[in-house]
Amino acid sequence: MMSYHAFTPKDAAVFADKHSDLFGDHSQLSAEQLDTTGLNQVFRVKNNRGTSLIVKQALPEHSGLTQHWPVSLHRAQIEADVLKHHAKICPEYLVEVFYYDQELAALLLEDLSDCAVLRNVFQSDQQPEHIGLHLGRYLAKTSFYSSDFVLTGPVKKARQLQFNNPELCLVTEDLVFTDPYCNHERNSLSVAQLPELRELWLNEALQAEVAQLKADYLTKPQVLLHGDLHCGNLLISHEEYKVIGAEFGCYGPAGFDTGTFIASLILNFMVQSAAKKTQAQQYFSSQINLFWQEFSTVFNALMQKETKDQSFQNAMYQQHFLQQLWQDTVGYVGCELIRRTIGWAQAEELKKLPDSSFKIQTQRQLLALGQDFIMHRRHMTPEQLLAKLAQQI
Ligand code: SR1
Repeated sequence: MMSYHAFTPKDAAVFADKHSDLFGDHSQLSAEQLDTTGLNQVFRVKNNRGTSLIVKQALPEHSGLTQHWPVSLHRAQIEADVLKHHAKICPEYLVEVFYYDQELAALLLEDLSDCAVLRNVFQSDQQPEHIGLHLGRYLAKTSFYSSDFVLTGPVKKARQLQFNNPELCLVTEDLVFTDPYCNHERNSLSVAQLPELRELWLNEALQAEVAQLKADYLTKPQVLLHGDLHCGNLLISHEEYKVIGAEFGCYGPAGFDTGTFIASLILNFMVQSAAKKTQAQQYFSSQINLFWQEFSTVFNALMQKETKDQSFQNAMYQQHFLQQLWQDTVGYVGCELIRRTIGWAQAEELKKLPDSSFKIQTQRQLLALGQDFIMHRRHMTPEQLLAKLAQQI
């Protein structure tokens, strides 16, 4: 067994060659390092016949993240396991993991070079038609088949242990639920830049609701979450919709992933210029609508037909579960909008906007929308959520 060392491109090529027979014998391999966030390094390894694979390796240090949180290489194991686990349920939506090496914290992955990152697709003004439908299907299936509806008590508890991810969950707990609601030095905006923050930090009623959503994230292990389902972790082409980047995976409330995904669509809508807003609102609203319709339809059908646990076959319980899931979704949409506006990990979509009155106005709107969703989640229907978006034009 080889001990951990950060790969050079040559190491990545050797690793890929050793653990895949895709390249065949006598291949001349080359490796290039792709853009890196600094938390991981990613290489594309190719042979001279056009076959390529991706090597992703977790790095021990990250200039920002590891200064604040102790994050071990175990996250690579979580990522490999979540991707493989979700792929057992719906392989069509997951990047394929060919091999995982625990010692080297390295994954050998399918190369999706025909696909583009969804966030970049939106930024180049393309509007893929079926994104809501496919993500709704992906989350409905992975949520249902990792839940108590189908797993026996002992199997579910074993899965919870397998996906115990305390280090990266702490990052989420701090960044999503704690920092944005106080004058934390990690936040990316200050009162001087956005005076509304003072009200947010003094709003006890709002903070009580956020505390409830945080408590649910900590204590409601309903389903195996992806844990970070924003448009930067989705790759798409004309035919494919692929989920990547699952190191924040854990057991948690099903509404966390659905909420994170809807929030990411809303952020991509909100950064559209005034000239494009009306058309963008129609597009993003229809995708959010499609997403929730598909999610709830598929999840409902699975609850009715595939539930193994006798207690959970009760139709009234199932309807209550789905209603609660929607309310949680709206709450997590609100938390994600707020933290991606003012928190440490500000949305890439916002970072790209030049400093201007439009940017400030967008940040204000996102902050207000986020609070509205958190406070009114118990009574907000999908139609009302979409009506709030129409009011942002
Ligand atoms: C690098 S960790 C900071 C944030 O980015 C990821 O997308 C996660 O959401 C995390 O909160």
